[in-house]
Amino acid sequence: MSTLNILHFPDNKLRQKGKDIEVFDSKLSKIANDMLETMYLSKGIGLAAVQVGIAIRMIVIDVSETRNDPVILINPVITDKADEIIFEEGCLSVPGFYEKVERFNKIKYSYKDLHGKSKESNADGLLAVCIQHEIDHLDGKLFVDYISEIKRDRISKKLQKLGSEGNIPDRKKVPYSI
Ligand code: GNR
Ligand code: NI
Repeated sequence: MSTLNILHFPDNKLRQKGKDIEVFDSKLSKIANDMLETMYLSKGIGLAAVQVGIAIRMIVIDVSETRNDPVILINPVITDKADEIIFEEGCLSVPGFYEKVERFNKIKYSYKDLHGKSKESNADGLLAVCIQHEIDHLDGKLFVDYISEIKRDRISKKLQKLGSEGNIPDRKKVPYSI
Protein backbone atom coordinates (compact mmCIF):
# COMPACT_ATOMS: atom_id res chain seq x y z
CA MET A 1 0.00 0.00 0.00
CA SER A 2 1.07 3.57 -0.49
CA THR A 3 -0.38 6.91 0.41
CA LEU A 4 -1.37 9.43 -2.22
CA ASN A 5 -1.04 13.22 -2.28
CA ILE A 6 -4.29 15.11 -1.77
CA LEU A 7 -4.79 18.15 -4.04
CA HIS A 8 -5.85 21.43 -2.45
CA PHE A 9 -8.33 24.07 -3.62
CA PRO A 10 -7.87 26.05 -5.89
CA ASP A 11 -5.88 23.40 -7.82
CA ASN A 12 -7.44 23.12 -11.29
CA LYS A 13 -7.07 19.34 -11.24
CA LEU A 14 -9.92 19.25 -8.69
CA ARG A 15 -12.17 20.46 -11.54
CA GLN A 16 -11.53 17.32 -13.63
CA LYS A 17 -14.52 15.05 -14.13
CA GLY A 18 -13.99 11.41 -13.23
CA LYS A 19 -14.39 8.91 -16.09
CA ASP A 20 -16.74 5.93 -15.73
CA ILE A 21 -14.83 2.78 -14.77
CA GLU A 22 -15.15 -0.17 -17.14
CA VAL A 23 -12.21 -2.41 -16.18
CA PHE A 24 -12.25 -4.10 -12.77
CA ASP A 25 -8.69 -5.37 -12.30
CA SER A 26 -5.97 -5.51 -9.64
CA LYS A 27 -4.78 -2.05 -10.66
CA LEU A 28 -8.18 -0.65 -9.66
CA SER A 29 -8.09 -2.55 -6.33
CA LYS A 30 -4.67 -1.09 -5.57
CA ILE A 31 -5.93 2.46 -6.18
CA ALA A 32 -8.90 1.74 -3.85
CA ASN A 33 -6.59 0.42 -1.11
CA ASP A 34 -4.21 3.38 -1.49
CA MET A 35 -7.19 5.77 -1.28
CA LEU A 36 -8.42 4.06 1.92
CA GLU A 37 -4.93 4.28 3.45
CA THR A 38 -4.77 7.98 2.51
CA MET A 39 -8.25 8.64 3.92
CA TYR A 40 -7.50 6.93 7.26
CA LEU A 41 -4.12 8.69 7.60
CA SER A 42 -5.77 12.07 6.95
CA LYS A 43 -8.68 11.32 9.35
CA GLY A 44 -11.26 11.86 6.62
CA ILE A 45 -14.63 10.14 6.41
CA GLY A 46 -14.40 9.93 2.61
CA LEU A 47 -12.08 10.45 -0.36
CA ALA A 48 -12.73 10.71 -4.10
CA ALA A 49 -10.19 9.61 -6.75
CA VAL A 50 -10.30 13.10 -8.32
CA GLN A 51 -8.89 14.49 -5.02
CA VAL A 52 -5.70 12.48 -5.54
CA GLY A 53 -5.42 13.46 -9.21
CA ILE A 54 -6.94 10.25 -10.62
CA ALA A 55 -9.87 11.21 -12.87
CA ILE A 56 -12.02 8.08 -12.45
CA ARG A 57 -15.39 7.57 -10.75
CA MET A 58 -14.36 5.84 -7.54
CA ILE A 59 -14.86 6.95 -3.95
CA VAL A 60 -13.98 5.43 -0.58
CA ILE A 61 -15.88 6.12 2.64
CA ASP A 62 -15.80 5.13 6.31
CA VAL A 63 -18.24 6.97 8.56
CA SER A 64 -17.94 4.46 11.43
CA GLU A 65 -16.59 5.70 14.77
CA THR A 66 -14.32 2.67 14.98
CA ARG A 67 -12.79 3.41 11.54
CA ASN A 68 -13.08 -0.21 10.46
CA ASP A 69 -16.01 -0.18 8.02
CA PRO A 70 -14.49 0.76 4.63
CA VAL A 71 -16.86 1.23 1.70
CA ILE A 72 -15.74 1.42 -1.94
CA LEU A 73 -18.20 2.85 -4.47
CA ILE A 74 -17.52 2.72 -8.22
CA ASN A 75 -19.58 4.73 -10.73
CA PRO A 76 -21.94 5.83 -7.93
CA VAL A 77 -25.27 7.41 -8.92
CA ILE A 78 -27.95 8.91 -6.68
CA THR A 79 -31.28 7.53 -7.87
CA ASP A 80 -33.59 9.07 -5.25
CA LYS A 81 -33.30 11.79 -2.62
CA ALA A 82 -35.49 13.30 0.10
CA ASP A 83 -35.51 15.60 3.12
CA GLU A 84 -33.22 18.60 2.85
CA ILE A 85 -30.76 19.27 5.67
CA ILE A 86 -28.11 21.88 6.33
CA PHE A 87 -24.80 20.27 7.19
CA GLU A 88 -21.54 21.90 8.28
CA GLU A 89 -18.99 20.46 5.86
CA GLY A 90 -15.25 20.23 5.65
CA CYS A 91 -13.04 18.76 2.93
CA LEU A 92 -9.53 17.31 2.83
CA SER A 93 -9.01 19.46 -0.28
CA VAL A 94 -10.09 22.63 1.56
CA PRO A 95 -8.22 22.06 4.85
CA GLY A 96 -9.15 24.19 7.85
CA PHE A 97 -12.39 25.65 6.44
CA TYR A 98 -15.97 24.66 7.31
CA GLU A 99 -19.22 25.97 5.84
CA LYS A 100 -22.90 25.08 5.96
CA VAL A 101 -24.19 23.34 2.84
CA GLU A 102 -27.72 22.21 1.92
CA ARG A 103 -27.91 18.47 1.19
CA PHE A 104 -30.43 15.62 1.27
CA ASN A 105 -30.75 13.61 4.48
CA LYS A 106 -31.98 10.48 2.69
CA ILE A 107 -30.74 9.02 -0.57
CA LYS A 108 -31.01 5.88 -2.63
CA TYR A 109 -27.90 5.12 -4.67
CA SER A 110 -26.53 2.59 -7.11
CA TYR A 111 -22.89 1.70 -7.74
CA LYS A 112 -20.54 -1.12 -8.68
CA ASP A 113 -18.22 -2.97 -6.33
CA LEU A 114 -14.58 -3.90 -7.07
CA HIS A 115 -15.76 -7.02 -8.92
CA GLY A 116 -17.93 -4.90 -11.23
CA LYS A 117 -21.13 -6.19 -9.60
CA SER A 118 -24.03 -3.69 -9.62
CA LYS A 119 -25.47 -2.83 -6.21
CA GLU A 120 -28.15 -0.59 -4.78
CA SER A 121 -28.55 0.79 -1.27
CA ASN A 122 -30.07 3.51 0.93
CA ALA A 123 -28.29 5.95 3.22
CA ASP A 124 -29.23 8.70 5.61
CA GLY A 125 -27.52 11.23 7.85
CA LEU A 126 -23.73 11.50 7.72
CA LEU A 127 -23.31 8.68 5.17
CA ALA A 128 -25.86 10.28 2.83
CA VAL A 129 -24.14 13.68 3.12
CA CYS A 130 -20.72 12.12 2.56
CA ILE A 131 -21.85 10.27 -0.60
CA GLN A 132 -23.25 13.53 -2.03
CA HIS A 133 -20.00 15.37 -1.17
CA GLU A 134 -17.86 12.65 -2.80
CA ILE A 135 -19.99 12.37 -5.96
CA ASP A 136 -19.63 16.15 -6.30
CA HIS A 137 -15.82 15.64 -6.37
CA LEU A 138 -16.26 13.17 -9.25
CA ASP A 139 -18.06 15.96 -11.12
CA GLY A 140 -15.29 18.51 -10.37
CA LYS A 141 -17.41 20.22 -7.73
CA LEU A 142 -16.38 21.33 -4.21
CA PHE A 143 -18.44 22.36 -1.19
CA VAL A 144 -17.08 25.91 -1.54
CA ASP A 145 -19.02 26.15 -4.84
CA TYR A 146 -22.21 26.35 -2.74
CA ILE A 147 -21.09 29.38 -0.69
CA SER A 148 -20.81 33.03 -1.72
CA GLU A 149 -18.14 34.06 -4.25
CA ILE A 150 -16.73 36.47 -1.66
CA LYS A 151 -16.20 33.69 0.89
CA ARG A 152 -14.89 31.29 -1.77
CA ASP A 153 -12.33 33.83 -3.02
CA ARG A 154 -11.20 34.53 0.53
CA ILE A 155 -10.65 30.80 1.16
CA SER A 156 -8.88 30.45 -2.20
CA LYS A 157 -6.46 33.28 -1.44
CA LYS A 158 -5.77 32.04 2.11
CA LEU A 159 -5.05 28.49 0.92
CA GLN A 160 -2.81 29.76 -1.90
CA LYS A 161 -0.81 31.81 0.60
CA LEU A 162 -0.59 28.96 3.15
CA GLY A 163 0.41 26.59 0.32
CA SER A 164 3.20 28.86 -0.89
CA GLU A 165 4.52 29.08 2.68
CA GLY A 166 4.25 25.32 3.18
CA ASN A 167 1.73 25.88 5.98
CA ILE A 168 -1.36 23.96 4.79
CA PRO A 169 -3.22 22.62 7.88
CA ASP A 170 -2.33 18.92 8.07
CA ARG A 171 -4.87 16.45 9.56
CA LYS A 172 -2.17 13.75 9.50
CA LYS A 173 -0.43 15.58 12.34
CA VAL A 174 -3.34 15.80 14.76
CA PRO A 175 -4.89 12.88 16.68
CA TYR A 176 -8.42 14.21 16.08
CA SER A 177 -10.47 15.48 13.14
CA ILE A 178 -10.29 19.24 12.57
O1 GNR B 1 -13.52 14.18 6.23
C1 GNR B 1 -14.50 14.77 5.73
N1 GNR B 1 -15.49 15.23 6.54
C2 GNR B 1 -16.69 15.73 6.05
C3 GNR B 1 -17.50 16.40 6.95
C4 GNR B 1 -18.73 16.88 6.54
C5 GNR B 1 -19.15 16.68 5.25
C6 GNR B 1 -18.34 16.02 4.33
C7 GNR B 1 -17.12 15.54 4.74
S1 GNR B 1 -16.12 14.68 3.61
C8 GNR B 1 -14.54 15.01 4.26
C9 GNR B 1 -13.49 14.21 3.51
C10 GNR B 1 -13.44 14.74 2.10
O2 GNR B 1 -13.00 15.81 1.79
N2 GNR B 1 -13.94 13.98 1.16
O3 GNR B 1 -13.96 14.39 -0.11
NI1 NI C 1 -13.98 16.56 -0.02
